[in-house]
Amino acid sequence: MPRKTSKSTSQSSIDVLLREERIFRPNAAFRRQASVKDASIYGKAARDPEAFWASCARDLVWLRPWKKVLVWRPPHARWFVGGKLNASVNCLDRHLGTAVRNKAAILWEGEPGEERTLTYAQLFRETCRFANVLKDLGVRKGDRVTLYMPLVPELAIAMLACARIGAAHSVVFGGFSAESLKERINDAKATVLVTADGGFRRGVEVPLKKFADEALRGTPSIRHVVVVRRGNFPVQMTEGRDRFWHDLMRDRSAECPPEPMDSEDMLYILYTSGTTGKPKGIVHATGGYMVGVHTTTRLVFDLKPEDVYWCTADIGWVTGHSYVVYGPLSNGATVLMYEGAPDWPDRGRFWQICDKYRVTIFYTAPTAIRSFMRWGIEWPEKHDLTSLRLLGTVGEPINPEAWVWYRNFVGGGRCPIVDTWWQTETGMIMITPLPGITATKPGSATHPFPGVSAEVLDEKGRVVKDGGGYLAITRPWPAMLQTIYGDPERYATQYWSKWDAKTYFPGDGARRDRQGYFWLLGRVDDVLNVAGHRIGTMEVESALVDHPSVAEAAVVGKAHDLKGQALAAFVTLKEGIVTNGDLVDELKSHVVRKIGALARPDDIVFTAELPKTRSGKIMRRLLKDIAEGRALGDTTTLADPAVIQALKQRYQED
Ligand code: 6R9
Repeated sequence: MPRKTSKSTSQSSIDVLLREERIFRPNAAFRRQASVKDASIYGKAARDPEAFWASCARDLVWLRPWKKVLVWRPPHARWFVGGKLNASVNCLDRHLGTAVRNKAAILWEGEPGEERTLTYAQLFRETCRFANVLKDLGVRKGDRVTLYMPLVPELAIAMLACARIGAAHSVVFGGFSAESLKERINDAKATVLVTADGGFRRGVEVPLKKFADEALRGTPSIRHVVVVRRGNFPVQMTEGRDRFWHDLMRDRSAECPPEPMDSEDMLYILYTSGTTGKPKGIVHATGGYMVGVHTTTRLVFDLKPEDVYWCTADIGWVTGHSYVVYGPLSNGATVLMYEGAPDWPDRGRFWQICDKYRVTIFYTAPTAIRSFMRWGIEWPEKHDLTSLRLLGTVGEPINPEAWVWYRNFVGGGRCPIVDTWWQTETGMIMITPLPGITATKPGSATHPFPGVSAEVLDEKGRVVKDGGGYLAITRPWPAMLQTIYGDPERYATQYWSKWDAKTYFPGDGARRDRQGYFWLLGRVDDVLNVAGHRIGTMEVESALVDHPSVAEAAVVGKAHDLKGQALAAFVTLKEGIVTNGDLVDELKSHVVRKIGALARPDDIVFTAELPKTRSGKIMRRLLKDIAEGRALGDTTTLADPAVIQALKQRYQED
């Protein structure tokens, strides 16, 4: 049961109001078959992290062994120094001499319902052919190739083809506008753009090539454009610049020797704007990144040869890079990819897919889970979900109620849940349960992965043993970002200057409880400050979502003469719930009951949708602009700009 706790010791840290005491242990059947059965892995890794990561690295194929596991000159780390490898060899060639050769690497389903299967041998051949295409287009080691595509197998093929010849890919999510695409192409100075005639979203065509054409008016570095035919959508091809994928692939050799990459050579750039500011080109190097994602995929998801693994993220996000492409393929997994929306043609689509392909591992975002909750249990109940054996979440703190709902109605009460905390910058999962051994608490990402060192620190860098503060990573880890593309200074100041140059600051608030569990509290830019108490948004939101009528909530602080800040809550109700004045009062009392009078929202506004980024994170910054009656800040990363305009009007009327 949640209960109030005393104010934390330091004014500059974050107060903790909500306590969640439920504990779920993995059941005996899961424990027995788990890859990690023994908690001694933590102690072993902590005693000698470099030896631990070296033993993980030996599970990959190296073209030349490394000389030194880690050279650490804060804030710059070099991993597996002197080693050479190729990421595509680790995802493809390594499986060709084994039984994995003819196993499905990718099971793909289009939104309209088409199916495609690519075995490892087929994926290898397609990758080599496209690598040869890129070479003929003049792409060389170190060049950048931008990929702006729907979720089709060609996207994974293009990534692996870049990796094969040593070019860095920069995937720009297909939901981004022409302007965002232009900005990202120019920052990377990419020479080739791979795109598609279009994609499908809720049955409607997304005209990617049209957006690309708009962007291409202002991208002097681009020499060639390759266009995948996805939907036979009409496109304008510019003579001398644009070619179709299928034309270029015709008669292309399926042999392409891999470029031996230095462990520290760039594998890719991925732009992240987070919820604020100019996008940063996060650079990931090859060796450490592959070691990190390979190991975490195997151990966090308890991956076995028979699994059908589905991570619902778009490949345009880091989750898709690490846990749709590089991690699962390097482990020889069967990866399911679904192109479209979860509610098309109806709200049971995800469950219908799980049933049809007998999915065993399912990894999705809290925002999706809250939508499922809102739509009601009749949708998962219509389908047979008994093939599922492990569930995961990533992207935001998950409210305990959503966690428990996920466990009961998707996982049938039998599947462990791995709540995985990490970032584009960390490249790999950092804080997570190990499903066969960790007793989980709903809403807690539990413990740092073996070999990862994390702490909760206060403003001055003192360790908080039991209470709230800032999350810090206190040792380098293999998949860490190498730099920000073209801006090494920003790399140092953004991530390595809050305390000292040896300590990484991810920008998240966190709490540790007495048993050493980590609870992520959201971005510190979003922290509320009420009458001298600093409160993470997550706690008040969780208290609201705990009410039976509420599906989702976002809470922001607005300036208040007496309290410093007062709270404004934006609330989405479950289907079929009617709003009235009583409900406002009831929700306010509910928050007071759960966490105390301090957290009583001044305003509660009901809304059908919350403003989210295209990866599903709530944009509290914009809600704050509304609550404080300001003009809206940068809205370019919003998934649906109409949502915020409607909300603004609504708030003023209320
Ligand atoms: C992988 C990804 C990173 C930010 C991160 C944090 C939030 C991600 C979370 C979580 C609580 C989790 N976040 N996973 N918060 N619990 N399990 O999402 O990368 O898009 O770069 O976002 O997402 O705030 O700092 P990215």
